[in-house]
Amino acid sequence: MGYKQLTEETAVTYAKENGYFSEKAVVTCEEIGDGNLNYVFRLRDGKKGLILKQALPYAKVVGESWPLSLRRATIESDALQIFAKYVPEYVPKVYGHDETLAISAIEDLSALTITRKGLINGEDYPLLSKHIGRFLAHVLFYTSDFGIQAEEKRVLDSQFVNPDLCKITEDLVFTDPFANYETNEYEEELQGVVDELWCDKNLKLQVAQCKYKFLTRKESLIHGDLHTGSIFSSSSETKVIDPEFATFGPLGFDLGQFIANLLLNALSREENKRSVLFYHIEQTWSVFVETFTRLWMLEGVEPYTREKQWLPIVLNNIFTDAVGFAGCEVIRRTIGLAHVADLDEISHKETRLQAKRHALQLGRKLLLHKTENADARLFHILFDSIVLGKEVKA
Ligand code: SR1
Ligand code: MG
Repeated sequence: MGYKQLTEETAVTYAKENGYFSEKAVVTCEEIGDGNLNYVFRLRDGKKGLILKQALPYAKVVGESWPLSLRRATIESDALQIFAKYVPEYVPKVYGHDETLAISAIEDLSALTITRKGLINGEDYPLLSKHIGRFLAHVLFYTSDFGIQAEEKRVLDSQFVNPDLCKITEDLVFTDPFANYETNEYEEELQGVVDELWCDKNLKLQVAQCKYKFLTRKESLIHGDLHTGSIFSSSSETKVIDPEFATFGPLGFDLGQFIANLLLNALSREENKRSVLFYHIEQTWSVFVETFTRLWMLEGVEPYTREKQWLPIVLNNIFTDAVGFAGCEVIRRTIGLAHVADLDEISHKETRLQAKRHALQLGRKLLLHKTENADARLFHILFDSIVLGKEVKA
C-alpha cells in the first residue's frame, strides 16, 4: 500500500493495527497540528497518550502548489533518535516510524507547553537555557569532526541530505526577506523601513555570507529549525521536537535561531519583563561553552582537539556565526513567510508596528556587527541600543 493521508478516524485504526493500543481500547483522536507542514494527531485511551505525526506531500501553510518530499518524516525520526543517543532527556521518545506513510509514533508531551506559547503568556521556564545549552553542545560536538570519526561522520552526513527543506531555509531565511519576493508579508506601514533594508548593500553582503555558510559548512548535525515553537517546556523539563529540517550545517545555526526567537519574544514585552529573556540568552551561551569545552577536553577524537589554543577560535567562530544567523532569523520572522505570534499577536497596532520596526533594526545591527569576543551580553546591549536608545559599548 502506498501513501495515504490519515484522518482522525483512520489514525485510530492505524494506531491499533500497529499495536500502540489494544483492539478493544476506546481511543479518542484529535488533529492538533498548528505548524506549517504536517498533521499531528493526539490519541488517548484514558490511561495513556500517543502522538502520530504525518508529513503531507506539500507545505500545509501554502497548499498543494508547494510540493515537499515525504522523506522529511524519516529525517525527523532519525534525527530524534540520534539526539537521543547523546541527550535522551531533551527529546521525546520515538516508538516507531513508517516510511511509506511518513508517520512517526512519538511520545505525547501534552503535560508540557510549546515554549513560544508559554513565553507569550509570561510563563517562566527557569531551566530552558541550561537544557538547550546542553542539548546543543552534546549534539553539535558528537556529530562534528571533533567528536566523531571522519568516516562515520561522512556516512551520517549522507543520511541527512535534506534538499527541499534546506531550500525552504535558503529561500525563506536568507533570500526572500532581503528583496521584493512574493513570499514576503508585512503591514503596508512598514514599507519605508523594508525599502531601506532592501537598499542596504552592506547588509546584503553580510546576509550573502550567512547563506553561503549555511550552504557549504557541513560541520555537524543541526536541528535546522530551532525556534521556540520547536521546544516543549515545563518548569522542570525541556524537549526539543520537530527536527524535520535536520541536516549537516554550521555549528552556530541552531544557536542563532534559538537566540533570535528569544529576542523576538523580548521585543513583544514591556521593558520591566524582558530581563528573563536576556538571562536565557546569556545562560544558553555559557552552558554551551562550558559543556562543549568539557567534551572537547575529554571526548575529542582527533589529536588536534588537544590543541589548547584552538578551542577559543572554534567557539569564537560559532558565536560570530550565531550572531549573523540570529540577525537573518529576526528579519525573516518579521517580514518574510512564517511570522511569529510573539509579534503578530500584539493587538495594539502602533505597538505592534513599533516592535516590528525595532525587530528590523535589531536584525540589521546583528548582521552588521563585527564580533571581537564571544560575549553573549552583546544581544542585550544591541537590543537596548535600539529599543531604549541607549549608547552601545559592545
Ligand atoms: C513553508 S515552511 C515555513 C517555515 O515553517 C517552518 O517551521 C520553518 O521555520 C519554515 O521556514
Ligand atoms: Mg516545525
